[in-house]
Amino acid sequence: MKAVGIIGAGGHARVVLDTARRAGWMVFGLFDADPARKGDTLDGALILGDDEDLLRRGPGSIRLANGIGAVPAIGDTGLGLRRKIFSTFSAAGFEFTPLAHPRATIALAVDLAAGAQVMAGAILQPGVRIGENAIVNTSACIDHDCDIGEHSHIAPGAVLCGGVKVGVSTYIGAGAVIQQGLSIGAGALIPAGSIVRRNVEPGETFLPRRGGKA
Ligand code: JB2
Repeated sequence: MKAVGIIGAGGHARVVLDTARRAGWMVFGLFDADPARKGDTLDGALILGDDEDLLRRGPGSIRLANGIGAVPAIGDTGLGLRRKIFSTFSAAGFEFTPLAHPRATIALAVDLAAGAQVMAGAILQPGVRIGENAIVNTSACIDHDCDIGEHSHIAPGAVLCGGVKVGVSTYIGAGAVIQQGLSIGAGALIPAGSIVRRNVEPGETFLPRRGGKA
């Protein structure tokens, strides 16, 4: 049976844990920075230790899933820790598995890179690429030929119409709608509920212009 270890034991890790199990993985255990949680369980999976404990075990035959999500704030996508975890453990020789919930709808011509995560109810149409360590969260809709950059997070219920390019480490908030063919620059932050009708610059926090028009 395929075995996976999960980094983190918070909200995102809980979703990753369920997704991994439903996708047929045996969850070996979780690793969380909070020392008080060592020996606890999360939905029946044991918290085995912290990142140092995991690094000491070495990669062996275990794959990893990144259970760190993102808590964004104005001007900060909150994705830094998730990205750092991916880099640290990749450099130590660990492999992050792509994960997809069986109730996600994923077209045949879709490319999921290492550590890409697709949660329940998401829809990915043909020609989509999801970069390394990126999250397509619950019920997000990624239409044809979209490209999602490494380490980005597409939050629940966001809709990307066809041909949207999303740069690396970009946060698209819950329920946001991105019109077709647009580019969202690296490190940009699109707040929840935004309706985006223009390109967004790298590092920009998208705010609608006066009068409510994007
Ligand atoms: O360096 C670390 C580290 N830093 C914090 N290594 C490891 N292994 N664990 C770390 N943590 C742990 O991550 C904390 O001790 C805590 O248990 C967990 C973060 O949990 P939290 O629920 O605060 O955030 P999250 O990243 O799991 O979820 C966020 O992102 C999701 C996408 C939340 O915003 C969720 O609501 C959201 N759905």
